[in-house]
Amino acid sequence: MRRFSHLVFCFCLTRVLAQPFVLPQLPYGYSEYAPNIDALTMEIHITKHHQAYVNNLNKCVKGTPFETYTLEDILINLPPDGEVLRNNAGGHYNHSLFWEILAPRPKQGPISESLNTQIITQFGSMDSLRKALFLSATSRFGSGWAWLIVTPDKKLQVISMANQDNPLMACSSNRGIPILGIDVWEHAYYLNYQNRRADYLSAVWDLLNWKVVSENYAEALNSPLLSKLKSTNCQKKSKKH
Ligand code: MN3
Repeated sequence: MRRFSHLVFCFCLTRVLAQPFVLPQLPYGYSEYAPNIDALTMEIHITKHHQAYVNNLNKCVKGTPFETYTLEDILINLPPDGEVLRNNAGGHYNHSLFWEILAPRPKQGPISESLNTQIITQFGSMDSLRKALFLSATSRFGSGWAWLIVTPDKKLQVISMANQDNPLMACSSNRGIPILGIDVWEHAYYLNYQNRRADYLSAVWDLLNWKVVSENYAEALNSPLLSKLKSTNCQKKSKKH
């Protein structure tokens, strides 16, 4: 009996260490983001696109040392030839952040004083930050993301990256912890906005829950990940990218 208990204990411990990644729950109902984002787009985006990243990520890490890594540690330690892992770990991380920072207007919370002050100090105004993000998002050719990040020297920076890449990855020329990300893949807006990416961006801006972005900011400033991002990125190590 004791041996059996021990086996059960070991099994449970392994499961805890190697739990599969799971699709996060959307904070609100699909239709609550309308008219900014229609219900069908929300539903397809999370249950088809995001779910596929989660499924492929789980397949990719199964039986590898990455099985027990946190998502952030996978992104920071991607192997140079890990294209599938990069796309799917990035896809899961990026979308999880995206769902978290969006809220229907009546349910949004206010920006913190510290984030607001930092935005004014660095960008001049919220409107200038919006313009910088929109420029970054509209000038991203093809699919990708526009980011507001906290850099290792604890400054804010607006950048954009292709595909499902993000600034935690060593391939990024601007590394940092994302506190706000906007998905500019066509699957995020095509049903309702077709080719009108700028209209979609305005609609997403109005859905931003600054209370959550502020919490992400406070968390990023104190995150041990920041010191890990100080190391040389792969662009300086290799001419391949
Ligand atoms: Mn997407």
